[in-house]
Amino acid sequence: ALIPPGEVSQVDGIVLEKNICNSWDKIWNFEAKPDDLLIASYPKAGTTWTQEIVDLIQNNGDIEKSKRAPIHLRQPFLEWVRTTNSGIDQANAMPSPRTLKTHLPVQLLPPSFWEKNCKIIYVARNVKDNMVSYYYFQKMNKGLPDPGSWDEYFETFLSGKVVWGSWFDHVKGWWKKKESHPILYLFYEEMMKDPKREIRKVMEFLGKNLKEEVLDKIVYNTSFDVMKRNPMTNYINDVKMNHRLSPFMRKGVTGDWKNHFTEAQNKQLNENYEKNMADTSLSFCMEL
Ligand code: PPS
Repeated sequence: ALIPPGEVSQVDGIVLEKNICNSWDKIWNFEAKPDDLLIASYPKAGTTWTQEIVDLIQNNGDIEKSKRAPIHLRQPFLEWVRTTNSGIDQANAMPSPRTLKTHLPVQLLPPSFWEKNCKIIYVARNVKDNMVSYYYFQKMNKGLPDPGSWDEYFETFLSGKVVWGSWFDHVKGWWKKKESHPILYLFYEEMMKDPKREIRKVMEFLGKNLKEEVLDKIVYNTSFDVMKRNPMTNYINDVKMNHRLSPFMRKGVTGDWKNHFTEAQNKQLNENYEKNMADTSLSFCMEL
């Protein structure tokens, strides 16, 4: 039976929605195929943006084709568990080549993705903006635990006891995996700075060759303002989400953390960042 969304449990120390934990065997044993493409991210890092870019590249920039269905039906969310149409069921029913989405930390990814050597695109976002975006998402999405006040959430987020686990472990874990597996690692901030350059990287990674004008069209159609108005990318019909509390397409900027962090929180976060990132070559620009 399905547990009311919002309740959580753990898999190997990672907090996840209870329904995901209860279906864990099915998720872990998912059979990836060699031509699957996986889009992985920590929640609120720019997943939907990357998904739409990928779909448009696959469809040679044809916006009508990319409007064939809402994004979560075009690219099943692997660990999405519902009574009907769970992510795994959607993926199993889908013709190849498939593109799938996950927020799982690297150690919880079903092993078949590694065995089949699937291509993976990971997108990461600086911890401060990622935290702010996640806070609003937990407020508006009734499928996730209530975040409490901003001050409470700040502590929960830093403790790593948020759904899908610690931001630090997530971004570092996937970064490390890049050494041994075909992973294109993208950054939200770089996509903001030069979308065309980053879209070209994705195109090359997918082995496609599109004309400049097609790339320009993809840049336009994946801009924040256009995606915010696109019902196939803005989750407007998701009944769990209360877009009046906070829209899914909220601000789409870098540096919004400055409107939320106190000076003390910023100091605490910077210290935390230094400590947690000491053992990785991965780094983020913290002055946005
Ligand atoms: S989810 O629920 O994990 O799939 O969310 P995700 O898509 O990863 O992240 C949502 C945030 O990404 C912003 N967004 C964009 N920013 C810039 N350009 C485009 N095209 C775009 N599309 C989505 C979205 O607004 C969320 O960030 P915030 O900071 O909350 O606005």
